[in-house]
Amino acid sequence: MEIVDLRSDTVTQPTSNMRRAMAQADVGDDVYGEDPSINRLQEISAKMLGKESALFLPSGTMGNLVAVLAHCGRGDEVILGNKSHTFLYEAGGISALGGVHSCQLINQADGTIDVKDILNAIRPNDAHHPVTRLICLENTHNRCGGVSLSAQYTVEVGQIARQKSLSLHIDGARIFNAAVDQGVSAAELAAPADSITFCLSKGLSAPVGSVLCGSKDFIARAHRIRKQLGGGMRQAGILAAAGIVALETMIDRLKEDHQRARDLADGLSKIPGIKLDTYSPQTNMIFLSLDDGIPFDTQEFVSHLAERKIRVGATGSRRFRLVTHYWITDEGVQRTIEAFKSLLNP
Ligand code: TLP
Repeated sequence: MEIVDLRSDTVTQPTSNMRRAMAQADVGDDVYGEDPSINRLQEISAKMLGKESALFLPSGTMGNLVAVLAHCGRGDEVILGNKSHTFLYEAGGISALGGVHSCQLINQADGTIDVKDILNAIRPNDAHHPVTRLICLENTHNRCGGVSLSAQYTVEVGQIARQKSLSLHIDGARIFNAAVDQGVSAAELAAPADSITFCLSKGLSAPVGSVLCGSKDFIARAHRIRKQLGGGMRQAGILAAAGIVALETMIDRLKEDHQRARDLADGLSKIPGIKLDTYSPQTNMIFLSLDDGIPFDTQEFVSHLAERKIRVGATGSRRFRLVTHYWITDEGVQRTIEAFKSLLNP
């Protein structure tokens, strides 16, 4: 029996088309700017996100770090959500490596930060304060349940950034899930932002890599910072080739992942003892909790599911995340519902 791995869309394996493209990729030394596959991926990415230029990076974490360091100097402040990936799960890189101070504002359940909170958090020009330099949004918002932020909201935050001479960065690790969910282009969702990172290695199923997009000047600064961090790569066109296949063939099908997430949520919501989060699912993530009366603790429940060859992520006390992706089939969805049923209503 195959394992149904719902822990994350990062577990996706490269498709056979990707493996073929990787084997045949034209490559060169990217530190000399001579890798044709990376150059092509960067060109396609910039175009798709509506920006002048793009930079291939090994991970989304490095993409966000490079972006923050390219926007901010030491002691500057970035405004971000208290449930953002950059704040929660990037090992404090922006402060450890960049000396960038963070102002964490409450993420609403829909993944937004209240614009009034943003306005109130912008520092006055006073020597006591750090200088507010950057606002970061996340779309789709992972910890808020894979919810997608609308273009309209992003425009509103972009206007604040312009008025206050700040920059706006989007952690768009799953921006294509947001675009498919809303039936708009990723470029439209990215338009108000000065920079955006997106990931090839999540729902798009490429094995490695993220891309940071922005203006030519910004990407030139980001390029130097990537080098400082040791992220200058050589014949990484092998990876970029898979990324190109991801962008050309794996975006439209994300709607299938969203549909399977809805099917899964539908089945799970009928099982007594399970409570789905309010906005769950909007794209490819389901967040759910177990009622207090259920006699399993979090790890026990994960282990019982694992015995049935179902893997889910534990995200808190009696709280779980299930993520659909290319390798989750309708049969996997049904098996997961059955496994939850048999554990909770034996
Ligand atoms: N998210 C991972 C874990 O780190 C939690 C996951 O399984 O979802 N931004 C967002 C919104 C992300 O969800 C992630 C990865 C990243 C950035 C970082 O990407 P990588 O893993 O490539 O560094």
